[in-house]
Amino acid sequence: MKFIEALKLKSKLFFLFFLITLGLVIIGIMGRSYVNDMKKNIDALYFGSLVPVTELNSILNTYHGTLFLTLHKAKRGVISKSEVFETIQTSLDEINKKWQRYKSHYKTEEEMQYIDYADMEIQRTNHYFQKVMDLVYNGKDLQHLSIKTLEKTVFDIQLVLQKLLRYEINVAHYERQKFLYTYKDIMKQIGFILTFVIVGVLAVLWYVFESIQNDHNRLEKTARKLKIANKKLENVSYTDTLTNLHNRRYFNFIFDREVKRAKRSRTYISFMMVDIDFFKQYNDTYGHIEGDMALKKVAKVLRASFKRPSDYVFRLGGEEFGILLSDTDASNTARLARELTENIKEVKIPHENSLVCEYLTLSIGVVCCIADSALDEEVIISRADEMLYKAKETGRDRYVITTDLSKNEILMEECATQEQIA
Ligand code: GH3
Ligand code: MG
Ligand code: MG
Repeated sequence: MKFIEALKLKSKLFFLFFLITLGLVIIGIMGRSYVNDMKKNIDALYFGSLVPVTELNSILNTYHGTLFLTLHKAKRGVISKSEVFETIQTSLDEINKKWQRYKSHYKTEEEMQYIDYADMEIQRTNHYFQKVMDLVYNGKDLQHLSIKTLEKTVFDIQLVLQKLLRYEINVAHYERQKFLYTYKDIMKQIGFILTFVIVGVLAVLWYVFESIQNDHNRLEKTARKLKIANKKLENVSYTDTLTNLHNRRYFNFIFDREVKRAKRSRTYISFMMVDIDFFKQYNDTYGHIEGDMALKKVAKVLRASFKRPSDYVFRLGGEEFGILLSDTDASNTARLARELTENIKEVKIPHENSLVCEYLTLSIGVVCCIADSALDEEVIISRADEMLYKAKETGRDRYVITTDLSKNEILMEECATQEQIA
């Protein structure tokens, strides 16, 4: 059965189909052969025994009934000579016909010996009646017909035919017995073979079914694993390895999607471009490894500062981060930007060579607007970049926000000391 497991699903199904067809063909062939056997048996019983018995009975009745009574009546002069002639002729024709038919059935050699004897007796008896016919034909009176000779002739043939009849009845009994026995035997064999074929087919079916089921389970398991692996791969391809924040690739995908969504619902969309101040000096002062550690700490602060499910924090590259907010108006966006500049300083990452603070600080360029169909995604980014440049230019450690994408206007600039710059 190992070969079944090795088959492909299509081949397994074909094998299943082949097996069922084979089972049906075997049952069909067997059924046909058994029905033929039964037909032969019934034929043998009917034509070999029952029909001969009927024929012999009919001959016997013609001799004993019709001919015997007719001659009795003729002797008494009750019926006319022509009637007697006609009855004898018809009866003898009938007897001959039936006797020939009886002989034509299948007989054994042993039977044939007795039938030859019976044949002679019948010819002899018929000869007697033909003689009577001759008398009638020649106009002789039948009143002198010997009743004794008539009775003896009929009695003799009666004995011969009765013996034959008894024999045929015995054969019929025997044939019937044989038929019943064969019938029982055939039914037993059919039952046995059918059970064997059905059990065999079912066993293989079960095996094939199990094998298909196993294949299916394996396939499902593999599909599940593949799905998980794909998800992991997707996560990996969308995650920045150093900070575990979303990467630039994911930003491209999400930014486009969120802006489109905001355009459809005509709601606020806010974008912050965040850059670490004097990070080159940081690296120069503390080394690249410490620089990486600082990037991780900044990422942690960013994550903690934007917790809503609809807030997205990205590392866009180097020491630059992006923050995307939905449904947040300008005052709330400005508040969040200010809190971020404060949160980073609260972590107190020492930066002794910074020109603005003894700790690490951030500059943020912010854009907040209500999305409409005319909104150009690229403009949001370039305006945020401009605002970031403004924040750097005006002293760092601050955010600059605008709500106007076209007029190049700044809504407000705010430094870390909460001092608003006009
Ligand atoms: P500014 O205040 O104008 O932003 O000055 P800056 O020094 O921060 O900006 P600049 O663009 O001159 O330098 C950015 C530095 O960030 C340069 C590079 O060494 C550092 N940097 C970029 N990516 C990484 C990183 O993955 N790890 C580390 N440790 N440093 C990085
Ligand atoms: Mg930079
Ligand atoms: Mg920088």
